[in-house]
Amino acid sequence: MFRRAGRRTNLALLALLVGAFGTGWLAFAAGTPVPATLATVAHGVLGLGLVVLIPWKSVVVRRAPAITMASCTLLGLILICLGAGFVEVFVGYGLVWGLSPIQVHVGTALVAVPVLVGHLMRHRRQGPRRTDLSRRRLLQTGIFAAGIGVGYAVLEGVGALLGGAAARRIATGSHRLGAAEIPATTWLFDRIPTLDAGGHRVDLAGSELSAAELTARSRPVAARLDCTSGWYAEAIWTAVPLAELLPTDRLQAAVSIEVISVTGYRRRFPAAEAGVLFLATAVQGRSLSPGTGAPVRLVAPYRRGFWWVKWVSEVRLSGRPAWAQSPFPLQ
Ligand SMILES: Nc1nc2c(c(=O)[nH]1)N[C@H]1C(S)=C(S)[C@@H](COP(=O)(O)O)O[C@H]1N2
Ligand SMILES: [Mo]
Repeated sequence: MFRRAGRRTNLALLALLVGAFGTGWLAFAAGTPVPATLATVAHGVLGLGLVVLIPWKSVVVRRAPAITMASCTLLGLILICLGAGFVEVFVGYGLVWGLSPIQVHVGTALVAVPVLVGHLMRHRRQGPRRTDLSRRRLLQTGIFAAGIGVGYAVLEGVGALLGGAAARRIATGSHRLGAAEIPATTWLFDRIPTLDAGGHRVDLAGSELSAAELTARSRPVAARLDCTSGWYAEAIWTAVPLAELLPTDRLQAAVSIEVISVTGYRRRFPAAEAGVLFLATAVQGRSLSPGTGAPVRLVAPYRRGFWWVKWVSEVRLSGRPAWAQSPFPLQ
């Protein structure tokens, strides 16, 4: 069976890698159950497809006349990436040397991209052929895909039976942490600023409010903070909706709302969401800690953690569409 390994194995691996990369980003973007399930299941199936092709690829590798250092690096990165993905699902969230399984997973995937591009340049002659689209080949591909799908379902079943971390993860794949365990998390390079909570003011489309004034207008808001590094936490935030803080007429005329941190970190939201975006000053009845956004942070239920701008200094109304920004923060 493995003797047929060759160009088509490589093509299938490439298609799976590209698909897994794309669905990985979709899974990061999804915050609500349906899109999150579609993205994470597709991502899992594609990842499992890569694992299943390992025996075929081993034959291809064994037949190769020479193996470069770059190819070994690529292989190593992809194997670590896959391994970390399985650890994330079946072991759960945790830190080893300050890194969570997802961070290893995404980090190795990103580093692998340029290495893969180099690999493809060296093996250009392996491109697709017309016959790859013959009915027979498509049928074979379909059977392979269905087999992987069944394999995925079986793995999910095993996970559910074992009842461990895999069974308890939510649609986005995240694992539960208690409200008291919320770790201070940054997206990439942001630093916790030192702020004077008493003197801090938030500029709300031109008018300023102190944290104490915000607290006075707040109420308890239950929301789930779901970080893309593999954990989520349900908590009660002391928060006030942006719709009650921004001038109604100007809010109605605006297209988007930009929420800006003292650090420069920022996210843009559709103006129509002003009723479901909140400024919070406390969580579980206690003032925010410096690491988790004190004195004022955004609470954005149904959106992944990277939207929950911490250390908010300004909320700005804008005529630009909400999508006019990098899909993920760059800092
Ligand atoms: N200013 C700023 N806000 C930020 C971030 C950041 O890096 N800078 N990280 C975001 C990410 S990725 C998450 S998951 C949450 C984490 O909030 P926490 O520190 O309370 O866990 O904050 C978000 N808000
Ligand atoms: Mo995050």
